[in-house]
Amino acid sequence: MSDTVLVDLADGVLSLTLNRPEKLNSFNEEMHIALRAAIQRAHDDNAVRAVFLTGSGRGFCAGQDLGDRDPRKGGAAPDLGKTLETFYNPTLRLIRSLDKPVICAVNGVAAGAGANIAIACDIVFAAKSARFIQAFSKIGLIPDAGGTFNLSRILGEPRAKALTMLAEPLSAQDAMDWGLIWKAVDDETLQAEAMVAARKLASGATFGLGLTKRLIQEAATNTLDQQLDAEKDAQQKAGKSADYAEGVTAFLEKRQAEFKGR
Ligand code: T3D
Repeated sequence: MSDTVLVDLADGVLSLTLNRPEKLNSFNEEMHIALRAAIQRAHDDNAVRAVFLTGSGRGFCAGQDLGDRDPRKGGAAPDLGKTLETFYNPTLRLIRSLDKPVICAVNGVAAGAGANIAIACDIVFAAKSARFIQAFSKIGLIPDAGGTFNLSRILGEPRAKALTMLAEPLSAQDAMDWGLIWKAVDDETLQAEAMVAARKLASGATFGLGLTKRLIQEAATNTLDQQLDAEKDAQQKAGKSADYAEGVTAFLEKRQAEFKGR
C-alpha cells in the first residue's frame, strides 16, 4: 500500500489526499498508480458514494515530477505520449466516467496536470490562496490531462489560449469569477466546507447524481435533439430508482429522505 495517496472511507465519502508534500504532490509513477487504484475502488465499491480529492501540505499538485524527466541524466527523450496513455489519460477517464460525484478541495498551488485534474473534477472548491497555473508552456509542452478540452469549453478560446500560452497564475477568486471552479473559500475553512458538500452528496440520491453528471458532460458534444433523447432515457432510469420512490414518499410524508444510492 503506497503512502503517496492517503485513502480513507467515512460516511460514504472516499477521501483521497495526494501525499508528496515535499514535491508539492507532483506525480511520480507510484502516485499515479495509487491514485488510479483509489479511483477504481470508487467505481467498484458500493459503499463509496462520493469522492473527495485534496493535497497534503501547502500545494495541491504541481503536475508531473520533473525530477523524473531530467534530460541531464542522458539517454533518449522520454515518450510523453506513452506516459499520458499509461498514466494521466486513464485517471482522467476514471474521474469523468465515475457515476458518483468527485469533489476537489484545492488547498494550494495547482500546476500543470495538477491544475487540469482539479478542473476535471465535478465540484471544485479552492482556498483563496490557491493558484491555477497552466505551467506546460514554460517547459515546451502542451496542456494535457484534458486541459485543452475543459479549458476551451469552460472559458472559451480567448481565455484558454492566453492562460495556457502565457502560463500566468490564475487566482482562486478569478477561477471562480470565470466559472472554472465552484467556489473560492477562506483557507481555514476549505477542507470543512468542501467536506460538507461531499457528505451531503454521499447521503443524497446518488443514482440520479451519477446520471446528472453523465448528461452534463455529454451535453458538451451532443446536439439538442441528442440531449433531449439522453434526458428521456436517463429520466426513465431515475424514475425507476428506489431513491426516486423514497424522495417522493419523504416529501409527501413531510420527513427527511433516506437515500440509498440505488
Ligand atoms: O512528463 C509527462 O509524463 C508528461 C506529462 C506532463 C504533465 C505536467 O504536469 S507537465 C508540468 C509539470 N509541472 C510544472 O512545470 C510545475 C513546476 N513547478 C513550479 O513551477 C513551481 O514549483 C510552482 C509554481 C508549482 C510552485 O512554486 P513555489 O515557488 O510555490 O514552490 P517551489 O519552491 O518551486 O517548489 C517547492 C518544492 O517542490 C521545490 O523543491 P525544493 O527546492 O524545496 O527541494 C520544487 O523543486 C518542488 N517541485 C515543485 N514542482 C515540482 C517539484 N519537483 C518536481 N516536479 C515538480 N513538478
